[in-house]
Amino acid sequence: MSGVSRRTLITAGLAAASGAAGLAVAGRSGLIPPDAVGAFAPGTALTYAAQRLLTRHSLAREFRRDQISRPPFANGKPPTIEAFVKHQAEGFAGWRLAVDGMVSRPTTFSVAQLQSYPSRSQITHLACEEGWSFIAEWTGVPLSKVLDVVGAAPQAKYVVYFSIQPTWWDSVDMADALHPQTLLTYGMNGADLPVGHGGPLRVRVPRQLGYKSVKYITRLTVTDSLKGFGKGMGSYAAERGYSWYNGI
Ligand SMILES: Nc1nc2c(c(=O)[nH]1)N[C@H]1C(S)=C(S)[C@@H](COP(=O)(O)O)O[C@H]1N2
Ligand SMILES: [Mo]
Repeated sequence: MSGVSRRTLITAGLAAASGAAGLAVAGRSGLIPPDAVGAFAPGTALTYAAQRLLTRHSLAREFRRDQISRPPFANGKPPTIEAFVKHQAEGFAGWRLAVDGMVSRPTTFSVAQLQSYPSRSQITHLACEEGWSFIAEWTGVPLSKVLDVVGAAPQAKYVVYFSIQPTWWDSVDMADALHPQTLLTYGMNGADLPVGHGGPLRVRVPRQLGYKSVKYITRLTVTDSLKGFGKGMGSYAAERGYSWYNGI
């Protein structure tokens, strides 16, 4: 059991299982998700603690090329907001990703700059919380590479990401941010990422449900606390009752 003592595991397991008092213990171990408030807190904390202790390095399943869904289902229509329409008309040449927060070199990247780094492609499943799903090949730069380029501080605990759509922002802990399958994607099924699927730039977190894979990304912030973002629950989705952590 890499890096986790049996005692930590037992403590966190008991903590999560024993409800509110246990939450305080698990919190000191850094195993409380930011939306662990209210009646479901012990349950969501147990899921998160167990996943982080047991499976933080495990890989999401990757599929064969002949398993790619054709045609892929696209959940949303491209944004109609003026700023996006203008970028789209310009072929996204002016699209920028700002990376800031606890980094030694805050940087603004064009899509072309991100494409200049070594890419990773993987065929993974995107599952919506509403029940549908599809398999696609996603190509992009590992988020860990971008965090390395900007010099993310070792004390950082989360990466918060923002879409050009103001209500779509979310965050992951460093275990998911540094995970080799977490990508900033710009390609899908061998072509540019279609706008319906988040082009020109989308976070893919294949170890969590679809809504963590936010489309039309314009900014990443590295932080040690989620308190200053919205209501402090880690995402807009969490503020609307979806769980912040939804590992699959
Ligand atoms: N910016 C933005 N990101 C988003 C969404 C959205 O509406 N806007 N929908 C989310 C949800 S609920 C799901 S299930 C997936 C759907 O991915 P798809 O459009 O590639 O099918 O995108 C997620 N990311
Ligand atoms: Mo979804």
